[in-house]
Amino acid sequence: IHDRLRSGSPALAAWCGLPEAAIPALLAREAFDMVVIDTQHGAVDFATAVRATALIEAAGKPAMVRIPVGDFAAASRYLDAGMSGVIAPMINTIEDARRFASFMKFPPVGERSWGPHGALALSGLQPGDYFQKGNGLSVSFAMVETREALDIIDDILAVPGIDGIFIGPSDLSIALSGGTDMNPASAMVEEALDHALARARAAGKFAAIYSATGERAADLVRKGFHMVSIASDTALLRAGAQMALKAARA
Ligand code: 3PY
Ligand code: MG
Repeated sequence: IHDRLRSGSPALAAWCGLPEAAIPALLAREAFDMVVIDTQHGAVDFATAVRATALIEAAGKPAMVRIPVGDFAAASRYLDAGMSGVIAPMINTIEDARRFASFMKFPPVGERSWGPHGALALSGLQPGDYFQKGNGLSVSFAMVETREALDIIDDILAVPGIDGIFIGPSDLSIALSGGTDMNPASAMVEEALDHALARARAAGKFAAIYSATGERAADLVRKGFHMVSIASDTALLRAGAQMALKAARA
């Protein structure tokens, strides 16, 4: 996944929150570069996410997960199951970033405990090899979506074991407007995300961002993000249904 993100060609991610492994499996067969399972706002439980992991990786795509706020132990469990990346929401202090990294990386970088049952099966690596290579086989994205995070973005990026930042433009818009607005494309958010992208690039780390539509994703790709998500399973399903109904009623 590190090589894919460094390839120079931006990665487009599917974003899944419906509690059914067949949905990410299906999207993994489309031309997405990776598939994210959202367990922060999505309705996906652990067993469903694990089933989805094998199906996504079987399509030759990296499986990624967004964990719930502060549930850093879940990051290790998803890596054990064979996920290739973890996105941690609301990383607002250096301590948050350090704790997240500690569950993502084996010593000496972090304190990830040994037990990669699914990762060994899916990678085909022997245990010793997986231990040696494991820290480089997965990416850790710290979400920047508050004023606090923006204020310490260089320090977050400098934490060993944090591979990049992932911007949450909706929460960022709520934070930057002082709780008065939810507009992920506001001028304030635009300025903040340009700044965050520049800081990540200066630190030699990855910059990723959530986007609600393909059109918005195209703008963000042009800006130089390494990875951009496009819509969500729910949004795609609804858009597809509306398109078909409109055509049928025309
Ligand atoms: C945000 O925009 O706040 C996100 O977390 C994206 O899902
Ligand atoms: Mg958010």
